[in-house]
Amino acid sequence: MDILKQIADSLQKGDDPRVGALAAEALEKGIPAGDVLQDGLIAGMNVVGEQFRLREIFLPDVLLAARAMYAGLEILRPHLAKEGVPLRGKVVLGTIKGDLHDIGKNLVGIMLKGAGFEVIDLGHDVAPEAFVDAAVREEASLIGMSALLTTTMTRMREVVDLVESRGLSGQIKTIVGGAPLSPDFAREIGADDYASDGATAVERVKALLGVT
Ligand code: B1M
Repeated sequence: MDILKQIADSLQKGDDPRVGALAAEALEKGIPAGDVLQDGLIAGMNVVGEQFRLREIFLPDVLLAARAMYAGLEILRPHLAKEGVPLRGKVVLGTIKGDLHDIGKNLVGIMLKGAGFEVIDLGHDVAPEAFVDAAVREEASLIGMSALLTTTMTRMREVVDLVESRGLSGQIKTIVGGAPLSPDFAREIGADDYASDGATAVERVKALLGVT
């Protein structure tokens, strides 16, 4: 079986040691880290998400899959984030209040770091005020927010409103992302931009901060 398919299958089984070992083997074979991520780890996680939605599997299975995803990401991390790139700006990143999903947010963080941005990762379940307080304290020029739940994505508007009410619009830009979001939603809440994945997030953040 194709090694990327084996990674996807092992992730679905929650076999974290095997996912880590296979990810390392794939890199040794010269498969680009981006392909291992997209066609191995994310492909496997997409199946897990669909099975969870159809109630074919349950929360503990998803947790095991998430652990396996992290085992793979740990191997890919140094390859995704190219070292030695000069810093291009400071970004505050987090998953919005009420939301514990952090795999996608972490991936976006890895990609941004790899592109030379300094990332202040606030983790998950981050209160709107905490995003803005951190951006001011750290003198960051951008706040990146992630949400995976339709029930939590609405709270992103509070961050955008806080940036505006504190007179920080223009000085601190906002970008949002996460599976249930869309460019229309980003516009609706007044965010400066939206990105569908880590690579696009890098492109959009560069454009927002005016760096090449
Ligand atoms: Co949850 N979960 N989950 N879950 N979970 C979803 C999101 C769900 C769609 C599953 C389903 O029903 N099919 C569903 C949400 C439904 C909805 O809102 N309409 C769901 C649910 C319901 C829940 C619970 C409520 C379940 C329960 O308790 N009954 C619960 C909520 C807990 C909470 O947050 N308060 C819950 C819990 C969990 C786990 C803890 C078990 C685990 C998370 C572990 C972790 O993150 N540490 C989990 C997982 C793993 C998932 C699925 C299966 C996978 C998410 C993931 O990591 N994908 C997910 C189904 C799915 O999405 N297929 C699901 C891989 C990741 C690389 O992709 O996160 O989309 P993603 O990130 C992408 C892009 O979205 C984008 O770039 C990333 C890289 O390409 N992106 C950004 C993300 N953030 C960005 C920010 C940006 C730019 C781009 O700019 C700043």
